[in-house]
Amino acid sequence: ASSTASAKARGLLLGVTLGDAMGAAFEGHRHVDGEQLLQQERATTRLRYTDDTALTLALARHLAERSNPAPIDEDSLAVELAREWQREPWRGYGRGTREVFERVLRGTAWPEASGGGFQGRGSYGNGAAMRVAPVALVGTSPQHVVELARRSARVTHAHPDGQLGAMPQSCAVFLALHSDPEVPLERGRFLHRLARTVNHAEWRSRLEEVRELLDEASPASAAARLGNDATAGASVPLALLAFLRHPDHPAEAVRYAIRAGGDTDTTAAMAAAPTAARTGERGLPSAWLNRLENAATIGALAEALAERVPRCR
Ligand code: R7I
Ligand code: MG
Ligand code: MG
Ligand code: MG
Repeated sequence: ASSTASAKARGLLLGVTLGDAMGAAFEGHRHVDGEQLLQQERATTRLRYTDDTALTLALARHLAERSNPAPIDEDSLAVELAREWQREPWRGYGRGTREVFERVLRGTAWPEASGGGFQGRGSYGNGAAMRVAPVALVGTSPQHVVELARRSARVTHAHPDGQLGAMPQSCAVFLALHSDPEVPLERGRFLHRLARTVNHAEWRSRLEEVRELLDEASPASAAARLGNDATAGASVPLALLAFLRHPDHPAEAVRYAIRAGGDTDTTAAMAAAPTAARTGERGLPSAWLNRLENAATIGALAEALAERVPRCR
């Protein structure tokens, strides 16, 4: 892989992990003030990641073991994700997803297992969006990436809204990965390309709301407007905003997402993915990286996937 692809792939995967691990201490807090966050940043304790990262890495391994043009095999992916949960069930998994995994491990095929929860409509939680970032490394176009996102999502999230959330998230990571960090990001154009690729009325208006908040919204007012809970529709827009507020500064994007409260591990992980895919690993604070569990393994997995990134600038 080129050194750029390698640095960007490492940034992407380590960024997700750091966002998740930094945000985990605040998941479910209504408000997070700057002082609390500073304390967490100054601590020297090990940074532990949660289910967001565990499943992102499982998806990344799945992709690394398969080649284009069909890098996702849903039957295997469902079992691999479920086994990851079984291996470390204490990482903080959502209830709906745990139930899907129980059914998969009992031998139920994924379409039935993922469609079984929430009164038979399936989950619209953000669990598919939170883990989707690595598909951006193997995708060859925005269209290809959102198709991979949908396929990776549906093994646990049968509800269309659960799958849809993964699409703008994956597309944002792809566009950021292929952006030149030396050239200022054109945020309006970026949102326009997302809207065009996802091509869905509800998401068009969510992305329009993000655009309206680009210049001044505080984290708290952004959370009030866009939502900050564990559903896909009310967390991906906030994460996108955090990225677009600080497209060249992963730590600031993570801070913005965390300050907004709510599902902080997940929004911070989703905000860090495109930001650090753009800047590459050097955009990540070394003080955070030094505290991160399994950083070497995660870096190695990123290197393996970097080989697959189609020509990076
Ligand atoms: O999507 P999922 O894996 O959740 C991911 C979240 C992240 O915050 C992780 O950090 C972890 O903590 O969990 O798990 P689900 O349980 O499928 O969905 C998450 C939440 O979305 C659920 O607990 C519900 O609150 C909500 N939700 C729904 N609520 C009502 N009706 C998802 N689908 C529905 C629904 O159909
Ligand atoms: Mg989590
Ligand atoms: Mg959790
Ligand atoms: Mg969460």
